[in-house]
Amino acid sequence: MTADLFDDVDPDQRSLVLAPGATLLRGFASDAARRLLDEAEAVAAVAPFRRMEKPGGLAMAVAMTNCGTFGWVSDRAGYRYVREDPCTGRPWPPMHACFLSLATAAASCAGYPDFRPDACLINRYAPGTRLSLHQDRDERDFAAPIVSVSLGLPAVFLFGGERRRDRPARVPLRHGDVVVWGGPSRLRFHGVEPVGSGNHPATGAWRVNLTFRMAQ
Ligand code: MD6
Ligand code: FE
Repeated sequence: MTADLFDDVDPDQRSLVLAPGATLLRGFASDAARRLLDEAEAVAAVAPFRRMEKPGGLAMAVAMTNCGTFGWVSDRAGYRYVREDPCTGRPWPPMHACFLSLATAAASCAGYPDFRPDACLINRYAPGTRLSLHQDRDERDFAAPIVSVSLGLPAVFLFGGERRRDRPARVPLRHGDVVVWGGPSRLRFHGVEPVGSGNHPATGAWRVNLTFRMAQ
């Protein structure tokens, strides 16, 4: 971790261990945020945001797209990673160097120096949108962590246990915060409370979340 990154923040607050293997890096992506959002927009120009169908048939509330070799998709057949965007039949846009370097630096800071993501899921939340409690278990190897970057409107991240019924902790996430999530925490249930309305200078009326994974 670079010493000057959090100079204007209480040093005790810059990195917070949420649970063994799970670390919140406050403001880690603040400097890169503008570039990340511009690049997310460029990705969405090729692979548009869409509300995917859940296996049960309902549309997810969160709009999603992907970049990288693999993209996460959901439809009636279930959840999986695929090389082509089902909307266009074309490969997902490549993962830009600014995405890759932010994700590998954050993972390294949190104790995962070998993280090399091959997938980035981009989530877009309108006010009122939530993500229900789930586990991330479609990746091949759970030894690799997930790196999650929050941009734009704030949200409350729900950080649960290994069983769905475990009562989750509520973790406020702001623009530029990064959560790295692996090891013994890798299969914890988690979700996002309904995003409050607001207007963020970087994103307007959206929350944007980038989650980087090693899918294969
Ligand atoms: C979100 N994030 O913050 C959704 N998954 O918009 C996730 O589902 C997530 O933040 C695994 C690890 C970290 C996450
Ligand atoms: Fe998740």
